[in-house]
Amino acid sequence: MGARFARRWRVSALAGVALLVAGCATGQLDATKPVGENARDIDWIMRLSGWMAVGVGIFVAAAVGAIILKFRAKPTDDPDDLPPQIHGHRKAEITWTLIPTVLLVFLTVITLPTVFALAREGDGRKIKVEGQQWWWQFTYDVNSNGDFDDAEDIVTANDLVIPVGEEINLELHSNDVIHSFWIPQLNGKRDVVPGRVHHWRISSTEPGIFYGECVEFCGLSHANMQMRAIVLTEADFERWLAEQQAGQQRAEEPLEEGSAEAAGAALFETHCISCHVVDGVYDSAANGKANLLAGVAPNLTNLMSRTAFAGALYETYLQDSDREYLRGPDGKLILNLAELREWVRNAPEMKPARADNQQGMLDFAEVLTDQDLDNLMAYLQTLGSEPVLPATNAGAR
Ligand code: HEC
Ligand SMILES: [Cu+2]
Repeated sequence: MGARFARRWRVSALAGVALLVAGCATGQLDATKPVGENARDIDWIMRLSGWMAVGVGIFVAAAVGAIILKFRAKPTDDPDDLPPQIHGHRKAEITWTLIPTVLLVFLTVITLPTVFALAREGDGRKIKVEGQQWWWQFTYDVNSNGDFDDAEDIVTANDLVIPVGEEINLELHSNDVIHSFWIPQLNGKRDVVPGRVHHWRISSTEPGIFYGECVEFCGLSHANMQMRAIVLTEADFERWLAEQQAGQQRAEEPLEEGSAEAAGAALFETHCISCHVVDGVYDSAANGKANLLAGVAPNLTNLMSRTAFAGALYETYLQDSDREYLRGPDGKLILNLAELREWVRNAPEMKPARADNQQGMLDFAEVLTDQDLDNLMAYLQTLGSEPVLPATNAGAR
């Protein structure tokens, strides 16, 4: 009985370990399949040092085995007779100091140039990245004049959309505490520190969606501070840029009077614009509708063009279990209306936050009626058009 129990316990422990390992392999973050130049540089060094460690491990295990065999007690030995006792052996000590020193110096010589090269500021396309509790904002310098404050500059969140094969220069800022930016398939980790600007280059050799997240503990919803790089072909990227600009213009067009969209816009104006910007409509300059807390909440101008919301914790559009997007009979992506609606109703329930401390969104459960929520959903759906998606979802493979 006892043996049977022990065996069963061992089997389930093994199964547990297997599950754990499988969990690592199927997770969204994958550091073992680099697709960008910088990520490959890191991967190469990681593999080299890994194999060196394997070599050292095998050598040490073999030496221990050989010594155990060679110097084991023999039946003819007198148990009271100790072998000669040695203290200090210059040759041996120099050898086992020298070998690790040579190995470590070798690794340093290989690694250091890469460490410096990775932190170098490039001269390609610039995107400003702002980390805050607990989501990422991305700003595109559309007219390439070096600042990110022009009306036409594109501000988005969660999805970092970039063209394939191009070196992208990220300017990393933090608006509150220390975060760390990591999209493992495109580059290593880079800390995001308040009061400082860190530069980080990413690139991808293939289109796809590559997942990332904050990797420096930054408070309550740190684990929910995710993001994704959407890597598009050059033509698709240009189309995305054009659609973002079209979205900015469309947001300014008047809504049909008496429609659900117009009713939603009125509610939005009452409850939402103290935090959320819609370019040209609800921003600090327009219509005297001042934004009390600009920058504390995602810019919603092109909300519908993002694949995810709330720090990429929720999908904007429905997918099947292989992460393939579902499409309706009209060929369009199907909005994840249930979760978006629930988010607007009671966001803190869907993502731990401290709205009282300007971290996250308010709870509107007691404020908005079902009808209000429906109208708000109608209005939100006017903000931007479908995301431009890569033909293959390479990152999710
Ligand atoms: C107190 C400020 C505040 C108010 C008021 C507010 N929000 Fe938010 N909202 C936020 C913050 C902060 C986030 C990001 C939360 C996160 O990802 O952790 C957010 C996220 C969102 C998102 C997801 C956007 C994205 O890209 O991730 C939507 C949609 C949204 N809010 C809609 C609304 C609507 C509709 C209202 C009005 C009924 C509203 N919000 C009122 C602060 C606010
Ligand atoms: Cu963080």
